[in-house]
Amino acid sequence: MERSISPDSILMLKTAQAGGVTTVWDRYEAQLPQCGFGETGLCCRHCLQGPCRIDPFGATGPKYGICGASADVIVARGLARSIAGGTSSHSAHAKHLAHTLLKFSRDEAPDYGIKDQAKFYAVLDRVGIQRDGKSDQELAGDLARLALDEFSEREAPPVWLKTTITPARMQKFEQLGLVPPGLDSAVAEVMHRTTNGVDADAVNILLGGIKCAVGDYTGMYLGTDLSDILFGTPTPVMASANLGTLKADAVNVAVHGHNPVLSEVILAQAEALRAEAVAAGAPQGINLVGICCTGLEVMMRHGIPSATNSLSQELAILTGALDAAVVDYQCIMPSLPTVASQYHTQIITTMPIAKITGATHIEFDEKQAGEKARQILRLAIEAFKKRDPAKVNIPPVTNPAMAGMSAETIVKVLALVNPDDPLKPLIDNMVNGNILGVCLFAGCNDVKITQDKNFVALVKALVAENVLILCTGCAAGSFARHGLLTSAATEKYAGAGLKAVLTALGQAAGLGAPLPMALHTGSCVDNTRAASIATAIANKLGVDVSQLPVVATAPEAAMEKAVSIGTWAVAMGLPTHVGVVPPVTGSPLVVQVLTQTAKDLLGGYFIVEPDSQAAAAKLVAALKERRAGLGI
Ligand code: BF8
Ligand code: SF4
Repeated sequence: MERSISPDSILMLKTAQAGGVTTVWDRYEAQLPQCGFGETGLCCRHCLQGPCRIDPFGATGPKYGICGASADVIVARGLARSIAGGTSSHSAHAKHLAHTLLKFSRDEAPDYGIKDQAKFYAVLDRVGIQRDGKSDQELAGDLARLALDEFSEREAPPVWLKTTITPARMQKFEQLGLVPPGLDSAVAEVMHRTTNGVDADAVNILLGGIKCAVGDYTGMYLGTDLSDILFGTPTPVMASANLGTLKADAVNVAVHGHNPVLSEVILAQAEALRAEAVAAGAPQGINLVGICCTGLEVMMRHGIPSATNSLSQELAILTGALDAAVVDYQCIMPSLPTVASQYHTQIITTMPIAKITGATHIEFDEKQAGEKARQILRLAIEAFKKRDPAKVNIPPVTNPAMAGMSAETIVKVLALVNPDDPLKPLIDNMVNGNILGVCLFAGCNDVKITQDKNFVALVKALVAENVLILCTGCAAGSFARHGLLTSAATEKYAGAGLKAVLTALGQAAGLGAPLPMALHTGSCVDNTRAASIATAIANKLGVDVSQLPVVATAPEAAMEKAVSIGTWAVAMGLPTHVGVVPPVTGSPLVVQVLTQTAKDLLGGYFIVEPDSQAAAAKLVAALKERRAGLGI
């Protein structure tokens, strides 16, 4: 199978092959054929009597696990646990930010502060914290405590849920018992009900999984709010992408993982240590680049280049020019130190819960953030001195990419067209058909799919049909790598109606060119930015999100986080496409609930379609169905 369509990845894969370096693609091939029980979700290891597996063909093999669990129960339990895994990841990220904010309020985090006071006040007002007579630092403490309270069991619904969705959606969640009592307790409840001998009704288990995913949405919304308050709400910024953003004459440091708490401080210190890097022989100083969502966080706030994303993270080391990769957590391959051992690259872990054997660990701590960042950067400078020029092989591939299209920015751009009623231009263009609908591209690259192939084919097919594209996480990374976050891409690929709208908005924004073909809305945790726009439109029209021509897709989904996001997208009422067949096919009942019954219950439902052209047709049909429902 072709491994990637990304030119820089293709070049580095040749380097890997020539040097005998094993990458994720080799390890995938070594796993083939993958286990059919696992692939269909029919394997259970939830107790020590297992593993149990069900005969997927229903022929002569077992139909039940040792405890009596059916195929439906085993598949539903596996899916619910994946959702809990994703939810715990996003929630932990959000909780980390809440702790940082709390430390700031207690004078224990000197490198942090309130970067965006307008957003801070807007969030305080939304969540119901009175501002009168209190300093920002005191208010930060109030907000952090309210945020931390969201994680435990409480009687009232989570504040970040009830204040950010439509009243109709909240009512539906209450009716269906889908309001999580707290974010951590949502995860704990899934772990409880999916252990041996608890929930043995597949549909009930799936509802439990959906409830947890609603908690995932809540934690993500909270995470984005706190990031914006601490580090600034993104505004449009021109950046660049691909492995060609590494520089031969600079100390190259990649920030990798998910949380901006560390990378923001590294960025602040990189300039301060420039002279040391120059003295070490790097005339361009320290060149900070991003990998995965930490990279996207600093890209959208500061224009830091996105070198690559999750699936191709090892390839950054193969350039021979990466001096250090500083990682926090999530989507970081345990293989990094192994690959780095053939180069001079320092892999630096920073979080107590995310160490990797073979990496250097420098434990991060907000109290001494600046000092820790300098320590990390000095390690990178030391590594640079050991760089082997003969091994430097940076692919000459870069693309410009516009980032920073937060919900606030999108509304501001629309306000340039209609200051009194910013959403009106968007709604009018949806009604008149210039915009058929909106599609949120999210999720990962998956080694089972030629890297970027689904992303690029699907987005081109949808923009040709005048679908407005928002993108996050590795979807945004993929589009950046292929030059699709640009005005030129709009000119080349967008249908006439969409092009006219993006051109008018680009002109109003003073770009002198259309807005990019896809709007980079942030990192993975920022998918709620797109949800907030959909909610604002729905509230303005007095309808629910489930009636709007809005869909979502994760054409190359890989991680549990993508599963939990996809599930809350369905819970919010969105037709949600997945381009990778998830491990649920062992239960026709589970498949039916996810792809059909969910539509009756929630309005949203999953569309599983590996073929991009067929997926585009199904998403366009879903948008047209929604339009017909609204009479437009
Ligand atoms: O959180 S899109 S591979 S990097 S899980 Fe990971 Fe998937 Fe990328 Fe960011 Ni999101
Ligand atoms: Fe087997 Fe049931 Fe134990 Fe799962 S919980 S491993 S199906 S006995």
